[in-house]
Amino acid sequence: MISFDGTAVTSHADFASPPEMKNYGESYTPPADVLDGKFYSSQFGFLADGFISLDAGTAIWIEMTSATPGLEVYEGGMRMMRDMHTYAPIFGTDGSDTTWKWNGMMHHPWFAATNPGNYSADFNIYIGDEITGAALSGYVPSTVTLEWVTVPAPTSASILGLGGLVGMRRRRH
Ligand SMILES: [Cu+2]
Repeated sequence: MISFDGTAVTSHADFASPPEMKNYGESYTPPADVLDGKFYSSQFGFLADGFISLDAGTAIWIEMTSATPGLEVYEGGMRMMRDMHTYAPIFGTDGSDTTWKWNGMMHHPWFAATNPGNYSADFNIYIGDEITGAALSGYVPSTVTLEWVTVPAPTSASILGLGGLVGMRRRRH
C-alpha cells in the first residue's frame, strides 16, 4: 500500500507470514516461460492507498535496494489481466534497471527464484523525475521489505485432487 501526502511517501506491506513461492513444475507459453522451473509468486502487489496527486514532471519510482541473491522479478500487472503482463525483467533482474516507474495502478510483479529458500527484498519508494527517475529533493521517501518462502514442488498426487483431474479432462477434450 503506497500513499503520498504531497511531501512524504508512505508504504506498508500487509502479511501475517511470508507468502509462498511455489514451483508447479509447469511450462508456460512465452513470455511467461521466464517462470519455467522456478518457484514464483505474484501475491504482492503495489497498490495506491487512497488518491495520489503528483506534482508536474514527477513520478513515483520504486527501487529494489537489496534482495536475497537469486531473487528475480518480472513485470506483471493486475492479476486478472495476465494476458497483458510483459514478464520483462525488472528491479535488476537480467541487468535491468534497479528502479522501476510505478504508474499508480495496481501492479503485481512476478517474484521468482530457482533455488529453494527464504527470500526478502528491500524497496525504496520515492518521488523522482518522471523521465529519468532521479530522486528529487523536498520529498520524503519510504522503505518497505517483502518476504517469501519457497515450498517444494508438489507431487503429482497432491496436485491432482479431484478438482484438478476434472479440470484437466475438460481442457483435453
Ligand atoms: Cu491486487
